[in-house]
Amino acid sequence: MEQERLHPHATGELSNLLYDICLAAKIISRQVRRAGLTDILGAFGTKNIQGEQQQKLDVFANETVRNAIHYTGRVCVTASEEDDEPVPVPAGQRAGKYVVVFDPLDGSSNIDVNIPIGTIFSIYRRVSRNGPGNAKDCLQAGRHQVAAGYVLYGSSTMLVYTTGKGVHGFTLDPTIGEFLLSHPDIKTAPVGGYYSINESNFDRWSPAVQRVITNWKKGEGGIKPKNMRWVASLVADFHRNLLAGGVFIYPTDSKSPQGKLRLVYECAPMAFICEQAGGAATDGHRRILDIVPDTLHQKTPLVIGAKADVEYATEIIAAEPVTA
Ligand code: FDP
Repeated sequence: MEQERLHPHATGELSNLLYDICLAAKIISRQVRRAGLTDILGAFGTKNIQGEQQQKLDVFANETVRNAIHYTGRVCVTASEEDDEPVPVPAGQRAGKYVVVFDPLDGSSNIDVNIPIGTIFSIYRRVSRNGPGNAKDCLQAGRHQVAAGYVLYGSSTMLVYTTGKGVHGFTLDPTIGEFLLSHPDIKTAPVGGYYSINESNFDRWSPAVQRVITNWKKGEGGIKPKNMRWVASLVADFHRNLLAGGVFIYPTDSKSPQGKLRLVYECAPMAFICEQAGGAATDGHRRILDIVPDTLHQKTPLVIGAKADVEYATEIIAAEPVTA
């Protein structure tokens, strides 16, 4: 509400859309908290377009987010990691001015073992004129985001979001079922004490990435040695670095020549949040928010977190000669 007051022409529609997403987050949170007790763990029995096994909770979270926002008249199309194509609002529903892209449950491989997972979302204004939205609405450069956020199902459930006026964190109070402002105006450290990377891929990285990580580990040229943390849920690792100070990297490697993470519904929203908190995000060459996606599920390498660390890594990676 405070943010809305900063925009004199706001109609309240964006706030209401954020409330719709909060409702989905509360429903998912309730299900995640009881997951070991109900029949919601394990594989759903289908694969998504990326060939990944869909978990029952992935499918539940996907339907929950979509159902919370498709029938409100506020959005015209949604797109998600779990859907092959963008999903326009159903025929007969009023199509609104917003577009929501999301990863309903990030960190799927952690679901069954009770390790933090998250939901990532990003909101754009539609570029199509009217009626149900389309793929073009979902394929905008990240710098055009109106809002972005994530929900972390950790030791408590937190919502962290930005509308381009700083980053704010809310903790779900389960006794009253509301997200309460607990972390106003989050700023991240300019230099991190931590790095997060799947170091088992070391031998598959380029020499430049190997050099960056070795230098961070050992300390080099005035850099203090960094400690390492790897939860293997982007939301959890990013959140930790945001609050404690650190940098997350998922580079290209010989097994994943385009990187592993998805630009539209994973990297772009996190990049918007990170920049708003004073950090930076690149693909090792370009600012993530400047990349115009060609396809919904396109992958990108990602370097994100403390500004000085992202700049350091980007300088070394970008200077590396391109090998065939
Ligand atoms: P997951 O495959 O479990 O869904 O989004 C992909 C992601 O998780 C990120 O959340 C996480 O940071 C990364 O992949 C984990 O990659 P590794 O399997 O290489 O550890």
